[in-house]
Amino acid sequence: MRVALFDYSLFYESLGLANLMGALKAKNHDYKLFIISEEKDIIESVKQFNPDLLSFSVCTGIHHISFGLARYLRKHMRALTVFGGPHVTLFPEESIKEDCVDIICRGDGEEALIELLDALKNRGDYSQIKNLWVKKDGQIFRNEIRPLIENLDSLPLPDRSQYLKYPIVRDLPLKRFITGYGCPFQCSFCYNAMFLKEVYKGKGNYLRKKSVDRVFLEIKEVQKISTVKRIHFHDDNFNFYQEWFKEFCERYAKEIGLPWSCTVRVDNMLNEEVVKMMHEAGCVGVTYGLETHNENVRNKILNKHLKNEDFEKASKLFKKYKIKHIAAIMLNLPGETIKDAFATLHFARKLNSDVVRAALYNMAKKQPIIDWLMENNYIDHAPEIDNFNPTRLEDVAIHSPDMERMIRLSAFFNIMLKFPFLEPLFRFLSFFPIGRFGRSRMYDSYLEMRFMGVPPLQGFKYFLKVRQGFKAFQNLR
Ligand code: B12
Ligand code: SF4
Repeated sequence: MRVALFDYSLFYESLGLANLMGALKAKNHDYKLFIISEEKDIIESVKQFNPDLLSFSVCTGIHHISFGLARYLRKHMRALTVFGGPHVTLFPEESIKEDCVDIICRGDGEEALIELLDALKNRGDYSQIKNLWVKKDGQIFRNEIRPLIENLDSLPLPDRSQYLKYPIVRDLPLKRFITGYGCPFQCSFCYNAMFLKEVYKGKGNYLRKKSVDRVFLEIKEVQKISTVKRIHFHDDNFNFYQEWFKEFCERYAKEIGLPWSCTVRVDNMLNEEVVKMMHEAGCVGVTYGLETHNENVRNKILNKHLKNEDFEKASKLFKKYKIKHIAAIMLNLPGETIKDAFATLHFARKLNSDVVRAALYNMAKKQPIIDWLMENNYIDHAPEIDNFNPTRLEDVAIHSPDMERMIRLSAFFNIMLKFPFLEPLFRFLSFFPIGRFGRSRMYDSYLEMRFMGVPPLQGFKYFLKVRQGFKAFQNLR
């Protein structure tokens, strides 16, 4: 069978699609990845490939772009469409009702996709495959989710070659990997709480980890076909499994030996022994969710269970062991004002954060916090998912007197972090509408690229590519 897969730009390879391509390769299916921003005439290219299946990976926030793309393609060809990824997993009813959607896949896609292709190849019935919801003959078949794939090592190796054939990705020193899924915490704004609470209930262990051997094998496979000088691990909570983490650190320097970074929760890290071990293994950076300076909001409303003291202790250790750190923060949280935005900035500065990722909190349906927001009269309903678009903050942010100023300030958080003397200027400017410059976040991208070990010129070229990708998105709408 011939499967077309779609991504929008070369900004980050989709590891989900790479996993699926690995599964397709293992079963000798013919597949091709189309990157919209790189195609001169997408319709012509896809027509030439003549696929049986058009496949899309969807996150909430870009779902309308994916559906728009599918609709556009379907005007010119007749092939079944299948959508997977977190958005359709969380919002199956909203997704299946879209006219351009024939099938959705909830949860792990590797086995379900292969079963679907087998059924299509044998002209069999594909309406009963677990994980799939199928729209067929005027009916919707809502199949249950199968038990989660427990042994991640049993999956075929991801195939990233169709991304890595592009020089801009192949030669980028940074490559990203994921060593496991899930997080046991229940922060009230996070998708983990939603997955844990309802979607995967009774389906096995949501927290899954590849073996260290498998992780190293994946890295070595990518090294064979591309430049790898720096690694970032995308796991939500990289250091959660202490035993695994210890084995990883002990072996990494010897077997891989490249600088790396990851995402952590600072409470697992308080121990000096652990941070020292990370340093000795080559860790040069971590990212973590600080969210806000306000402990009450962070712990009582966001359910994060981290004290300011935890961040202070961890940041001292990061400094001692020369590990750079990025603090992710949310502005305009319930009850917060511009004063809190500045207090969070000052706290990040006190922590010696190298970069901050500042964004306004986005409400989305099914976040556990939504009930609290309604009970406490912050909102009377969550934004409808069909129209949910994180770029339209007036729809997805909590309306507050300081919201507009916080939107403007968020674009300048890193500049204020690095150059405190400019703070009064931006405080003043935040009263006035800012134009394109404020939104481009060029300085933020520069800092992130430096953090990830990408040289400035290469980073700039990559930045331009990403922008080109975003433009390609917009043209599809
Ligand atoms: C790396 C990453 C990114 C990267 C790469 C994006 C990508 N598509 O991989 C970047 C920085 C670009 C990114 C951007 C965004 N991201 Co992001 N990202 C992640 C992160 C950290 C890891 C994703 C990953 O690699 N997972 C591993 C792979 C193997 O799993 P998977 O993608 O879920 O794929 C499996 C299944 O879902 C399924 N599947 C997936 N696609 C398909 C398609 C088909 C046809 C089938 C059959 C099955 C299938 O099979 C796969 C294999 O089992 C996750 C958090 C996390 N730890 O998961 C957030 C996450 C996926 N991102 C999220 C969001 C919201 C976004 C943005 C919309 C943010 C924004 N406002 O711009 C954008 C969307 C951009 C895009 N093109 O998709 C949310 C999604 C939540 C949701 N409700 O959809 C997550 C879960 C984080 C969060 N905090 O909530 N992201
Ligand atoms: S610790 Fe991070 S990944 Fe885990 S539930 Fe909280 S926000 Fe989500």
